[in-house]
Amino acid sequence: MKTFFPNIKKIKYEGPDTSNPLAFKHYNPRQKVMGKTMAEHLRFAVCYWHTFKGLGGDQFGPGTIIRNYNSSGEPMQIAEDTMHAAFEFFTKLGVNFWCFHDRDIAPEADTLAETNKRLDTIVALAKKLQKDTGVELLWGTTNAFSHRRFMAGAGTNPSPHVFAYAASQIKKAMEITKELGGQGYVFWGGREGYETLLNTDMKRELDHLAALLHMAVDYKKQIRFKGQFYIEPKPKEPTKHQYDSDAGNCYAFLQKYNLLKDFKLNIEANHATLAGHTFQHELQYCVDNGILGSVDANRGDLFLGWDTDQFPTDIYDTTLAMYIILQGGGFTTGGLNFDAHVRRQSIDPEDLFYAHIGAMDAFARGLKNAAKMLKDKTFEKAIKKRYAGWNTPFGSKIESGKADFAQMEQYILKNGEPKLQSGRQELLENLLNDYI
Ligand code: XUL
Ligand code: CO
Repeated sequence: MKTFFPNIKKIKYEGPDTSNPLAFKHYNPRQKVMGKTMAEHLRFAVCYWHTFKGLGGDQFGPGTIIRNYNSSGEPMQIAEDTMHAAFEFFTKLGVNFWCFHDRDIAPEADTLAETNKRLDTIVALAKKLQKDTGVELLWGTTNAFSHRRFMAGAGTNPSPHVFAYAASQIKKAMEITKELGGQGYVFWGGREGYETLLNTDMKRELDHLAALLHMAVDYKKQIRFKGQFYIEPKPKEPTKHQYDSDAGNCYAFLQKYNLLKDFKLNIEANHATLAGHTFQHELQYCVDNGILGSVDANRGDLFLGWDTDQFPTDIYDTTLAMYIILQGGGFTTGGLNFDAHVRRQSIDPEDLFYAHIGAMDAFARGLKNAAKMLKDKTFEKAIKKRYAGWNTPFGSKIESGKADFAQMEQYILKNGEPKLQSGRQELLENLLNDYI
């Protein structure tokens, strides 16, 4: 069989002392941490769009990266070769999951019917390759943001004709996700947002977005698709104001439109930072509200204000993320999808491997660190101590909603000034360093 990464052998765990850059130093899939293997905890997925379709293009120039599966000329041949290359990559890297948009795997044709036929051909191939390799689909999604018909949005488009196009596309993407046994389905807003309120009826657009999602919920029941639905928040890019801007905003939207029971969130690190939050903040918000579903693992750049989608390498970030994910009970249907791309100058196929190996090692270290933090309860104890006042009869009375203003006043008149306590931030930061 034709191979697309002939110079790469299966990536193995060789331990921290290896000098082989094509080996894992920390990710040992079968190693147990807190009763589960690393592979079971981390549920790594490779994304199709950046890894196989991203060629390093930016606003200033077209792609720089030439791939051997991208060169045969005929679009469906390229699609087939790319699918073969993708499964070779997943298998050599040793990830158990992948993720895709409909338009990543098969190019759009002139009509919806023709496009859907192309999808069926490619999905049949993907299904066979999944069976041959054991690699599973973490989630599928729709690209309803690249084509010019979606320039003013998909579900939030001012035209019902465009809305119907988006809905038809989602219908098909859900069908193929089900066909491939997908464990989830993502709705990322794409161009669901606006540039100026001078031409936008925001209320109406959000009502329409909710109508679209309700249709998806109904169709999910109809076709008996068991995967989990996720919304992926992002505050800006491509539109000036994206509707699903952060976890809190999504939560309010889902509550208002009675969609909370059908959706969880897919939190992306770089989207969190664009929203002015840390990755950990967004994860914690989801855990606290029972809506953490899956993660798009990447990182931004401190000095750039856009979605750079770099591979995660910061051990503080991966440690704190895993600390929160483990506290939330770990992944069920979700996982860590590397929604990240190699830089424009990283033009060799090996670079794709280095990028993923580094990211997987970074999360393996994060997992091990987080497990130690949980075992020692260092931070849990500090937080418990800080809030101890709420466990007294007085604190409990307030928490149970049985207290009133008069009682508060009485308490202060009797007890006077509160005794203040240190927040101990520097000490806790030092203690965190002991785990890194
Ligand atoms: C865009 C983004 C998407 C979604 C899927 O910033 O993250 O790739 O993850 O549509
Ligand atoms: Co993403």
